Amino acid sequence: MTAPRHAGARLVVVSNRVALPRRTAAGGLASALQAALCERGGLWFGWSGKLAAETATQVHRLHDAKVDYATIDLSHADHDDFYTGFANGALWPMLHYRPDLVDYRRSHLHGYLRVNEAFADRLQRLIAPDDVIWVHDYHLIPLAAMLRRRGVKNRIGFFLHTPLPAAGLLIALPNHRELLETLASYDLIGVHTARDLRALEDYFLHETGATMRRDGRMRSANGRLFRSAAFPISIDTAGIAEAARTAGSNREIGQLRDSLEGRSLIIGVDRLDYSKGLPQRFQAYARLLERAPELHRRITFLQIAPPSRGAVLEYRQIRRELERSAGHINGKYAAPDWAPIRYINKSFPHKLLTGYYRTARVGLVTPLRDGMNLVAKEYVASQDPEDPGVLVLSRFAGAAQELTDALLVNPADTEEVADALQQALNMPLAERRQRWNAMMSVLRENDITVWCNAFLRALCR
Ligand code: GDG
Repeated sequence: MTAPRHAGARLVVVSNRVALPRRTAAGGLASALQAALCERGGLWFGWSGKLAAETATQVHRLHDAKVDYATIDLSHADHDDFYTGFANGALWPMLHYRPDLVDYRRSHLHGYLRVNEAFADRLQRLIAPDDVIWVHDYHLIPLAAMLRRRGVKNRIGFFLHTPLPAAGLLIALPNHRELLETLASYDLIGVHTARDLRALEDYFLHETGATMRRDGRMRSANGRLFRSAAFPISIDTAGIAEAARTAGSNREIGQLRDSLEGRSLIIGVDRLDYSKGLPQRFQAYARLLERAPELHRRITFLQIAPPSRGAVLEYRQIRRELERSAGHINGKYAAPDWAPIRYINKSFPHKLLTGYYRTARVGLVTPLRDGMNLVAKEYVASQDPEDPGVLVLSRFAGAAQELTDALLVNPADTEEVADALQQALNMPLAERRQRWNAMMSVLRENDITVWCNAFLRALCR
């Protein structure tokens, strides 16, 4: 990473979960933040991942490779209200355009505010005057306002990893203004796409009485100046390409390849989440099998879906629904020596995933809504340049704004997704290469380092 202007300041990253060294199988974002912290020296603050009798009675400290880690435990009740209740039971569905799934309870909101206060309280004592603070995601929206009330004057930035729906939808969230207006306490609010940015500005201008200044900053109703901008998150493009290239020698990749017996592989990799459009995806695949009997025994669909947020009812329901759907598809179309769908509820080491992506002729990424979707980008970066696969991508993933050479689909349109699958499976090599080259140059230009530095540069401007 080349150090931008703010390189002198210590970086303090705050997120609900902290990727402790040698503990978590770090995803793309976690390793990027870790790299940014390692380069500058810094502090990562957040929840320890542990539950205790009481919230935040002590801060656990750890030091590794120029990075300090400071984490706090949460009580069962606080975790239930804050994480399961408000963050994932109300905010997540609302931010993913699903007001029908919002389970709003005032007690959950209070728990959410309580945990944010506990974060602010513990964090404030760890901050030095020149630190630059970067807060991540919807769990921690009011954190800056709480820090400001405690006298913290540092630069504080916020990045929202989810989409942001239009104001007309956001106002359906009870107490939306009390919560969302606190975003004005940040110096910079980052979102993934121009559409999210329009929604943010529109909300502030039309629902809170903020005004837009000529220099592009907004002035909140109570006079605070702040900026907002789009920073499309990305991946470690070169690192993933290299991992995928060398993954071929892994035993597991060889086993997958052998098991295909020459069939074309379609792959999906998603956290088991209703925003990812999995039931609709299964339906589109079933439609393809129904209308293209010539493809039977010539294709296999591998869906990897590690379970998440099992404490939330909708996540348990979707898991059951997908088990039924996968069983139904296999029951209807399988032959003694061929199963059209392989559906797996577990996670794999990331390097192995890159090898699976590279083995697949089609990457099927069809969320109903997604802030960005890193799987789409990882699929592209993992391909063999000589014989790349085709990405079928939802128009409603932030990634569709950049990866315009994917086959873009509406995930709710069963026929359109089935058409795209058929087109992808039949696409000539020259067209596959041309589309892949175009997408790959986007990913080379905007990788995770560029994203990280662009945000921090804007925050310190
Ligand atoms: C949120 C936003 C936004 C998946 N299965 C395994 C595994 N993964 C990794 C993928 C990828 C990451 O998890 C998933 O990232 P996505 O972006 O696809 O989706 P969310 O988890 O919903 O992420 C999203 C993102 O934040 C970043 O801002 O793009 O819109 O919803 O890196 O590879 N990793 C391993 N094993 C698995 O089985 N190791």
